[in-house]
Amino acid sequence: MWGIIATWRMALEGVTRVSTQLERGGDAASAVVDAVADVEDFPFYKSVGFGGLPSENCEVELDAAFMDGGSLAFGAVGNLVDIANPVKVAHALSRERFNSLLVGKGAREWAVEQGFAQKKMLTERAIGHYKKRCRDTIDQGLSPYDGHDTVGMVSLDRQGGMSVATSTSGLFMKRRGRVGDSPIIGSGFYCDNEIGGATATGVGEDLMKGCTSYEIVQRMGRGMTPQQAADSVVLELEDKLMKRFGRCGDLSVVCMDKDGHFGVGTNIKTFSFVVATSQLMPTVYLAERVNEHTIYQRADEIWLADYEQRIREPIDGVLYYD
Ligand code: SD4
Repeated sequence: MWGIIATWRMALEGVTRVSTQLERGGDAASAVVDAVADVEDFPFYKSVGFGGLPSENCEVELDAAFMDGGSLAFGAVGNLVDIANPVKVAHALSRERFNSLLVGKGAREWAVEQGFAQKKMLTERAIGHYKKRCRDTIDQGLSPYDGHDTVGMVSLDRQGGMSVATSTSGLFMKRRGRVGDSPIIGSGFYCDNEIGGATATGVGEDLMKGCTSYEIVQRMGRGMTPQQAADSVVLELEDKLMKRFGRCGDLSVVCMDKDGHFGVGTNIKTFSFVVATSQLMPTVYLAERVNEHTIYQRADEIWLADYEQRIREPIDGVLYYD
């Protein structure tokens, strides 16, 4: 048995590619790192890696993480600037005994020292998005923090190894130096070979309040199915925040247990995610919450075609190719 589950449609190409590796006995760590790196490299995914949306001051600061479910070793970077694949830096950090989480200048210095590829991550298209968003925020009263996605993946390999990885440019319009849940162990990601793994996307400030990924893994460990664990954690965190904090942002999670069963939880209208297992071709699903349960169905051809078109749409009439 092998399997991989990932947040958002943007994971599809990467998941599809590494499915072949997993089918041939490849390890879960390489699967999540390679598949997340594919998402980072693709310029039209505007919230991860190259082409990721900039922060308030128009800089692209990237967060990423990796965790090995066997040794529980993890590595993470926050506010990493102009390094091509933050997830690879996070993976390399997981092999170090100390300094597992590096941020900002220190993260960049270490990445450069280790020979990771440097790349200008701010694209013309992202600047286009940024300018349009600044205008829309003023004209239409939109929240500058809306509309942002993180790629997170959990994988199980044929040898029973499990790993998780995340990568994001964080909340759009975030303040310089802001770090979300994605590089924070237990919040944006967690993985334990003996139980399973989980990863989150949404408003990091709220996901961190529930140590969301850790909590999901613990609940699976206590006997909940992945679906029960994902649903209950999202629902209870939302309830608690509404009661005690007065509001709650977007929360979406995916998880997989050590037997390859998966679960999804969300409090948003449409949350897309991707799954492939030894029994299932890479498939895009659309999840929503109905009566306190997350339900999902395969994305149809119309939705998929519309997505392809939407991500490449001109911005203010300008087509960008970078
Ligand atoms: C963050 N959780 O930086 C990320 C952003 C995200 O869907 O996933 N948005 O808070």
